[in-house]
Amino acid sequence: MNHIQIGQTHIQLLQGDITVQQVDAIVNAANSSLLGGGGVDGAIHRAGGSAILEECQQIRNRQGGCATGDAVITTAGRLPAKHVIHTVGPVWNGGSNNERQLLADCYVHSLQLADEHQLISIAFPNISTGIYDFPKKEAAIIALQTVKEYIEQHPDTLLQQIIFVCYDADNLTLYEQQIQAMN
Ligand code: AR6
Repeated sequence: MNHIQIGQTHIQLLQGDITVQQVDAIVNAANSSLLGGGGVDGAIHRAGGSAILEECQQIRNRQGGCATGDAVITTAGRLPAKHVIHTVGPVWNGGSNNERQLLADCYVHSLQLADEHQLISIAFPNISTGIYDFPKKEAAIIALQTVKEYIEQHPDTLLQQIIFVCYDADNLTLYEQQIQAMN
């Protein structure tokens, strides 16, 4: 199963590269510096070009980066998406450092920014499950549950399409299992 509908909002799973998604915003698993890095962050900056980094630098000058769990929005440069929402996931450090709540905050703050900008569609990567080492199964449960709760609590959201773009097959399977359990 790779789809669930809550109100007017479709939550969808797919496997692939988030940089090619034609949506209003793709979400970047960034770091607090907002200056780029490896993983999906590197792929987004490479494909989107220097306009994204320039706006990230302006945000740094204004507010000194982005705290873990927070999110900021920029242009998407050359990408097919219109915006990039940069959020900073927690580094997994055993689970007793508020990692779960901070991961949920990433999803909520990204959705809030999308709603503030009246976006219709958004694509998320599997935040924190790469270099930041968050256990994949728990991250999938938190991601889907948090997004579902947000939509239920915001019946006036304009978001019609929320895509989870899983890069690796492991994550896709975990998301499929979780979405099945939610139906
Ligand atoms: N499209 C979709 N998902 C991808 C792509 C892609 N092109 N490339 C990788 N992933 P990671 P994190 C998946 O490491 O764990 C950076 O250096 C990947 O398989 O990108 O939040 C930042 O600057 C994994 O499932 O992000 C930070 O310093 C998921 O994206 C740090 O890494 C997240 O993996 C953030 O670490």
